Amino acid sequence: YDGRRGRRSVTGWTVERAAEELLRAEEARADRGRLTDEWPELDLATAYRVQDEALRRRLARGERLVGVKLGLTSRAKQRRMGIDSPLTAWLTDAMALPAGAAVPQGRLIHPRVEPEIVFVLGERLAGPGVSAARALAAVEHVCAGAEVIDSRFRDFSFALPDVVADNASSAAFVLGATRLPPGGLDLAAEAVTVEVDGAVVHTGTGADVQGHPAEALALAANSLAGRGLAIEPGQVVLTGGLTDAVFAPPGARVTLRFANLGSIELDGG
Ligand code: OOG
Ligand code: MG
Repeated sequence: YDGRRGRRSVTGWTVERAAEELLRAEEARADRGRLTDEWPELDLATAYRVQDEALRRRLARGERLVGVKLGLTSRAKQRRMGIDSPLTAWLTDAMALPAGAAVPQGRLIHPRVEPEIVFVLGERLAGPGVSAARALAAVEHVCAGAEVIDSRFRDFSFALPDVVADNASSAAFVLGATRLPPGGLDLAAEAVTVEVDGAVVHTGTGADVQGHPAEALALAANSLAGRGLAIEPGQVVLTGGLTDAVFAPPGARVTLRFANLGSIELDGG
């Protein structure tokens, strides 16, 4: 199957059609069944082409590429979603929320919030063969992040090619105000608690993502290299949820409290 040449699968699906349907589901806040139920031949390489086609359409409507997110880099996330393979996806400026913003319930289906360690790159990082040490050397600063995920699949039920095609359930993200150079920090030991209305529901540390967040960054660079892509200076990299995500219903308040990277508060809207 080659989506770029527009060849159709026996089921009539193409990369273009899948990207269009997923973006339409996002705009209409209408969740759907798994793509892989309707398009069983959808493999991982084709799913990444759907993701790239959706990015092309986002850019064509005026959005700007601002970075990369990793998904399913922690055991907590892998166990919850029933998928043990990390993935990458794209972040655009339309997904960035200002500090203090509430969860944008009005444009989302069933948002969940998860704590992440975020890198902002000072240098270009291109795989293959990138080590965690090399990855960390390309980082300008590290900060806390709150990612708001919102799958276009009903009940967050998906197989790996589905969630790759769906840009890893991307919806929105907020960055913490504390920005530190990575040098003086023990990021594997960096602890976080997730509170909903003041009650601690999850705890984690940086070691929960791939043993160290810099390993996740290296993984992003190396897997993008497989598609001839790199992470550019100034880009933001969300290294993946350190804990399982929490629902953020209207009226609730989610607080992510990091040991050294500060806190992020998100109102459910
Ligand atoms: C997939 C997105 C995963 C993460 O940080 O692991 C993700 C999902 O859980 O819907 O963003
Ligand atoms: Mg995430």
